Amino acid sequence: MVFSWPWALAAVIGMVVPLVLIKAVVGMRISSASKKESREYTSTTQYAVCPKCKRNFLRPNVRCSCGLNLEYPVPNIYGIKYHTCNKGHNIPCMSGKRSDLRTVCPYCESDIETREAMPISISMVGAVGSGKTTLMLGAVKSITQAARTRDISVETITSGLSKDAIVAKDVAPKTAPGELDSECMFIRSRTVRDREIIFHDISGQEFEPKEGKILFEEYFTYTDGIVFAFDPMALTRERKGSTPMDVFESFHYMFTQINGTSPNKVSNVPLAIVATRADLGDGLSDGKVREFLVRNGQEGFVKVAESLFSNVRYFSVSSTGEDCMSAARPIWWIVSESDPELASAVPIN
Ligand SMILES: Nc1nc2c(ncn2[C@@H]2O[C@H](COP(=O)(O)OP(=O)(O)OP(=O)(O)O)[C@@H](O)[C@H]2O)c(=O)[nH]1
Ligand SMILES: [Mg+2]
Ligand SMILES: [Zn+2]
Ligand SMILES: [Zn+2]
Repeated sequence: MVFSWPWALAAVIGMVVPLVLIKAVVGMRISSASKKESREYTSTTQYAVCPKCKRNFLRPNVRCSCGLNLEYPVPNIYGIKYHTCNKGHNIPCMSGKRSDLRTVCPYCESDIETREAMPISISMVGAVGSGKTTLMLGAVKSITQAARTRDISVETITSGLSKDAIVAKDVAPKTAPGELDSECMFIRSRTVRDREIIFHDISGQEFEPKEGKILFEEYFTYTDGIVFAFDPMALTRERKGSTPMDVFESFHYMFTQINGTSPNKVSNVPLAIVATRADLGDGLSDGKVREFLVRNGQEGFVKVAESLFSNVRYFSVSSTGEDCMSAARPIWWIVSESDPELASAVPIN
């Protein structure tokens, strides 16, 4: 039997048109799910950081339960709600459903935790023994206590912030020189957005002049704030060692080298200049720190720091002992500059 051409045409239209329509509808659904996911990811997470290699990236990779390393699952032609690995495991690809996925750094392939929480990255700078590590630990202890009073949970992830490390904060060991893993904790509650706070705490020896130092402080490119610690007692007694000016010069060289910026470029990264050991000696107040530095031969440092950083604040803290709430204040100031909502949700004062 021979079809006449109108019948053939009708048959073709009858078969092809629905297919084209289905494809168009599916395409539109994928495109709208992907746009929605992208909007949500930008507003809740934005990017992720690897505490091992310090690189930051839009999205980590994920490791399926079968061990397979896959790209971060987002709605696409492989699925809008789930992707399925070759072994048949379902991997959610919608915002909000992925926070329990095992994540992997796309650069160094280390297992890391990102939990779709937006990072706030804090860099510790200061001479050997200026009190960086103790300040970080005192701050974490105080933030955890204060958050608990508001039903906000703080979970520390890395060993440097473990319960044992916090308990032993007053006898914290000297930080070893060289590149170290950064320390992470997650803040979570029903009222505020999930956040990851990452501390980059390195040895003060890294801020001493050294020929051919290999720069590993990649985090200076995305840090949300700098805590510049100094020991006021070291300025008032006859002592060899780096002054705040020496440390600042060395730090600023590293900062501009890593950022690839000119040495005169003004940065708007918040800079907290922190006098430690307020519990000893005369005990400075916040309002007296700048004047103290000027009186003790550091006017040059104050002026240079204020000319190269547009957002500078001075603090005086005590990080040792049971009451170390003051140590949390410079950290929380930096947090407040990134996330005022979180900052006001936790009572630090
Ligand atoms: N009394 C008192 N002692 C402090 C305070 N902060 C730090 N210390 C002590 O100062 C010493 C050095 O503190 P660290 O926190 O290890 O100093 P750091 O800057 O991390 O030193 P490096 O890791 O070597 O660069 C330790 O013995 C601390 O206990 C403080 O606020 N009060
Ligand atoms: Mg240290
Ligand atoms: Zn990495
Ligand atoms: Zn799998």
